[in-house]
Amino acid sequence: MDNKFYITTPIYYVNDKPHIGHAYSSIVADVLARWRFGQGEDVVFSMGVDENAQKTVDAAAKRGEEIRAYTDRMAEIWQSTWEKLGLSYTDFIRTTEERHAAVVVDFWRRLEAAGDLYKEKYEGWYCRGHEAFLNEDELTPDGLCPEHKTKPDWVSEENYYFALSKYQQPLLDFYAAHEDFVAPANRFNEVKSFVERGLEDVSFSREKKAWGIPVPDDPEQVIYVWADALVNYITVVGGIEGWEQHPADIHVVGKDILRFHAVIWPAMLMSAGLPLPGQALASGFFTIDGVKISKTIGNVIDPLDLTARYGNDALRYFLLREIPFGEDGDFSEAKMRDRYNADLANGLGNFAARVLALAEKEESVAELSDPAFQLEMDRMRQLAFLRTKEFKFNEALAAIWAAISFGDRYMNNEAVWAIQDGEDRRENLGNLIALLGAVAEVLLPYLPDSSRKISAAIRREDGATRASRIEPLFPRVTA
Ligand code: ME8
Repeated sequence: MDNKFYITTPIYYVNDKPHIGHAYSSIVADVLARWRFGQGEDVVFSMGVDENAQKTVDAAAKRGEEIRAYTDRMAEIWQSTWEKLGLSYTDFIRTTEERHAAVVVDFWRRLEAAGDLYKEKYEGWYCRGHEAFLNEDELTPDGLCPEHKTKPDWVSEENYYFALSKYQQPLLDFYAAHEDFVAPANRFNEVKSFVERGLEDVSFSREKKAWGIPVPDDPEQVIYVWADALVNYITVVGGIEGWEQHPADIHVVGKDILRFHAVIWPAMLMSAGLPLPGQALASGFFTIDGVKISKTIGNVIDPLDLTARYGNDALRYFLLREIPFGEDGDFSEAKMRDRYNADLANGLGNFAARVLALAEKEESVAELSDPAFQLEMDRMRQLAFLRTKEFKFNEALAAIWAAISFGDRYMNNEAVWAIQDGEDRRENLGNLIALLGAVAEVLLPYLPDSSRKISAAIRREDGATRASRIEPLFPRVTA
């Protein structure tokens, strides 16, 4: 085994700018990337944008912009949002890049060589919101897409088909042999029953479209956006050889696109004779104040508006602490503000400020000496590790916050600020500083900015531990 860890987020559509739902999946991937990096792994963390979609064409037209200029502008907005949120991605891919088109063509030829692509007349309802065909029985009684509330396009054309049905049994065998392939487990069960019900071949190209990657040797056809988008994961690692050496370990996705990642993508890889990814990790969906995130409703929240008020770490903390990973959840700024004030301003921020301010007054503090502290730190480290590994981010954070409460209680019980005896005070503060340092260390993947500030305030000098006070990490916020 090499020492590499390869994790991806979905590549998002550029028909609009990022909202908080996109930030959620991206932050989850970032926590895992930082966590594995902290274990000494060589991390590849890729993000990007999915540009070759019909909805890109529609969005540019609606705004009266030339399509390339539009996608350039949007790609920049997406990337700079991740930059401002401090995400530690190592590659940002745009599907309009030449490096990608070349890999998509290579990949297409492999499917062709396997005899898994054939041309046939197709008729069906294409939903531009889904960028997928919907079955008649999936539409509302008045013929609309139930999710996007729009009338799908009636498409009647010759398409290339991918022989997905051929992979029903190989997929089921693969699932049986890889019981962690989809997490959480309940989502895996949904995927398995979907495949058990039988698979239909999927249309893998569109006729006479001006936008997208042309089918090799058949310029009348453009490769279906999903058949192009999924291949981005191969492009990022330099093409087919790179993927063969180390396929993705984790694809972080939302539950809406799990089938593409857990059914179609593995089948495509099997057809191409390539190794399969380690895991598809599916997040739930969240609403805002109980309502689906939607531009029409006007409840779209820009993550940067929130971080301007609360900071990057606070957004990370809230999303990971509030919503058990995999479940659907609800976002509300009032809830975020409450948690911010309770757990961050009064919790971590206050604890760090008190301990560091008291310790600063000492020339140096003693070494960790209290076994109860040692036990608490061990418990916290172990639980944070296990829960992160299980993707139970809320429980990992709860375990860290239990250690903060332990420290707070100790301070209050011992009234550390009032201890007169110098040696006793140095000893108490030594235990508290050791605990705070350990909290900062396990928090690094979760709250990187705060973790670094705390760690930087605790120094080892001439064999002694010294501390200095810091600016408030989380100033209280009022409505
Ligand atoms: O599907 N709650 O892109 P997309 C939680 N281009 N997560 C949400 C969310 C919500 N309300 N809304 C969006 C695409 N997401 C394709 C992907 S990958 C090869 C191609 C997140 O812009 C979630 O991760 O529609 C979801 O899967 C993704 O955004 C969909 O982003």
